[in-house]
Amino acid sequence: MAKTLKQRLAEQIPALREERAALMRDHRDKVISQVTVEQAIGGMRGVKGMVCDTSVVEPDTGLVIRNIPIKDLTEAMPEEIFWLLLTGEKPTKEELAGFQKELKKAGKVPDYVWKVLKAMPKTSHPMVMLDTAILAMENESLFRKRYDKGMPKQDYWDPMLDDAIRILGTIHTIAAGVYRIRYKKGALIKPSPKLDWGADYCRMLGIDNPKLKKGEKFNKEDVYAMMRLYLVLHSDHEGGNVSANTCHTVGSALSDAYYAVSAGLNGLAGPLHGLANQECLGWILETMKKFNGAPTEKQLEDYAWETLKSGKVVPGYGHAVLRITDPRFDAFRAFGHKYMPNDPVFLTVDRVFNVVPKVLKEHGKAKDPWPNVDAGSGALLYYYGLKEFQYYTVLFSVSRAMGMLAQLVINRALGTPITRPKSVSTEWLKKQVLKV
Ligand code: CMX
Repeated sequence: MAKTLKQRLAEQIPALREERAALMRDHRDKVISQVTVEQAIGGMRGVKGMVCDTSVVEPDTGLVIRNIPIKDLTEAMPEEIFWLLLTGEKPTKEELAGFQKELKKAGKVPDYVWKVLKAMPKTSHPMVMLDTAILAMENESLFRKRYDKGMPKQDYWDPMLDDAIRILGTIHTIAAGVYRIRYKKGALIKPSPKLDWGADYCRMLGIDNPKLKKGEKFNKEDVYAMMRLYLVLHSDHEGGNVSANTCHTVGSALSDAYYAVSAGLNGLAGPLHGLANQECLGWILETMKKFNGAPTEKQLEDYAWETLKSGKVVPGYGHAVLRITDPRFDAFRAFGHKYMPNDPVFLTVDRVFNVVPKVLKEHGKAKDPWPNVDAGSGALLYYYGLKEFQYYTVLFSVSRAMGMLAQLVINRALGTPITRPKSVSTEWLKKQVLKV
């Protein structure tokens, strides 16, 4: 019989708790990682100091969600991915339909959120608007209401899941509203009772109904497919990246999901993290402007060197963990080759891929010279008429909310304690290295 997500999780949680309790009982003192001075100073790269079961990212494989490589999930619906992240299983057809209904039921955005958004400065960054809206919606938190009444610890995950579903049910509508308010696209478009999460997001953005020029063709299903792919590919990237780790830390203080997700998204808004997709398309368009159209590989090589010599990073390239071409970039590239092979922006992205890894290797600094997820996604959005690239990290956020929320629910189910690593002073470090 088809189960709800909450029923399925409720069945799984006792065994997960027992597994964690057994690890703590039988192996609590075993050493799993060491920390060097370089790691302590250098952003804790590679330090194994937290547990995350939703997905794993290894340098030579890239994102694997619950043992399934991301390349094998490119046809999945984003809603299926959330279920998979949480439970480790794909929902049945009936379960998926039931969950989609649940999301729709949770989909009313409170009027006060629209008022807040409309009152914000006309020049606000779309990420500031999204993060503010999520935080403003904290008033809806069932976790906080039940916590304030005195909820036992073993129940925390239950209203955390309700909050997660409420956030996922509304975030695409809010994000579409941010786009329409910020870029004066006209009246807000209400959610449809019929469309799935990704397709409805496109519709509410207003990008599934473009004004076509004579001779241009447009297929709604293609833009829906692009959006579903986008939402699947960005959904999670294990626990240590800035957004997931921030969300985890804030949630560990028992701040509810609205506080935690908004905080995580503030981290995603950094140019070294999710904002790289905005920067990346900006970089591509700069080259096209400079060279009057899709540049040659030689021109791109010169431009990449010019960027590096001016002390900037080439956005969309490099990664803190990966040491291969990001399989998420491969998936976007395959989509581009299928749907827009002759588009000049996509062609430039493709040419950059032929050139930049070689340049970065020669430059000799970046440990990973290969493209990450942000290198190609913008070209697809641009092609389908979403040209305001300051908005791109909002799309990343709608997707990444799934991973952050799944991690929050699991952590509350397992009673993960408040995060509190130990910092040391430079003085301590200097004394310590003399001893070793
Ligand atoms: N262009 C130029 N220099 C780069 C580079 C790039 N794309 N990637 C890394 N480097 C440089 C670093 O800035 C660093 O220089 P310094 O020693 O002067 O500080 C050096 O190479 C070593 O860095 P690293 O160990 O290879 O990379 P980090 O783990 O420190 O940083 C990342 C990873 C992603 C921040 C970095 O590769 C970068 O800035 N890339 C461009 C921005 C980007 O695409 N970010 C998106 C990542 C994916 C995401 O989170 O969405």
